[in-house]
Amino acid sequence: MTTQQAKQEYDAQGYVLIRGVLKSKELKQVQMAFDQAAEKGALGDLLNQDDIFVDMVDHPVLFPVIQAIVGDDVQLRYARGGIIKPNTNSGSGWHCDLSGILGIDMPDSLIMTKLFTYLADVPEDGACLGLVPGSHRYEMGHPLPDIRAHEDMPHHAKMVVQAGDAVFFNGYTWHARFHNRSAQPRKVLEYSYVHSWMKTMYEFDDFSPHVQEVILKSHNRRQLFGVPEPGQSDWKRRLEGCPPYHRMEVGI
Ligand SMILES: O=C(O)CCC(=O)C(=O)O
Repeated sequence: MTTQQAKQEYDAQGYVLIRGVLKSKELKQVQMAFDQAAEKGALGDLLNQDDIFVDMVDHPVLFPVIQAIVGDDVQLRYARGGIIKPNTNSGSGWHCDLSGILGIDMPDSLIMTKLFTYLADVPEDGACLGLVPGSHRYEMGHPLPDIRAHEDMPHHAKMVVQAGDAVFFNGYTWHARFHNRSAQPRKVLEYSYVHSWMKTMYEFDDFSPHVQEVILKSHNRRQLFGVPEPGQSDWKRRLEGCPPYHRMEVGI
C-alpha cells in the first residue's frame, strides 16, 4: 500500500491497517527492547528506555503516512507501550476520544491521530481494537447505540493483526478494546500525533540528557518533540523541505 492509498483509506474510514511494517530483525529488536522496558515497569516512559523507541517516532515506513494524515506541522503527543494480559476482562467501552472537545468541527477536522504498532499477534478472541468505519464523519453529539457487548456495535471492524502490523486511527473515530479472551498478551506501541501548535504530554526536561541530545540533532525531531525554535511561532513550524506557512494579507 502506498502512502497515498493509506491516506485515502484513512480519510474514508477513519483508520487504516497496514500489514507487515516491522519485519524480521527490526521486529525482533523492537520486541526485545519492549520486553526489557516492561520488565522494568517503564512502558509509560518508553522514550527514555531505548533509542529504538525514539526512532519509531519518525520510522521511515510509518512516518510518511503520519505526515500525510496530520500534515507538515506534525508533532508527537505521547509515546507509550501497553500490555493487555491474557484471559482478562480488559476491554473498554465504545467511545470517541474527542467527543467533548470545544471550538472544533470534528467531522471535518484532523486534531489527533493514534498509531498502534503491534509487537505480538492479536487473534480473533484477543484484545482487538474495534473501530466503526466512517464514524469520524458523524456529527458531534451523535449518540452511541445502547448495546451490552462489544460485538453488538453495528458495522464494527475488528483489528485481528500480526506482530509487525500497524493501525492508524483518528481520535474522533468510534473505537473500543475487546476483552482479551485469548491465552496471549497483547503488546502494542501506542504513539499519538497532533499539530505543532497543540500541547503535548511532555516537557523537554522529561527526557534524559542522552535523548535530549538525540532530539536536538535534527530539525524534524525538534519539531516532533516540541522543542521551541527561537523566533519561530508554533503555528509556522513545518517539517524540513515542506512549503512554509502562508498568511493571506491584502491592503498594504
Ligand atoms: O487499546 C485499545 O485497543 C483501545 C485504545 C483506546 O480505547 C484508546 O486509545 O482510546
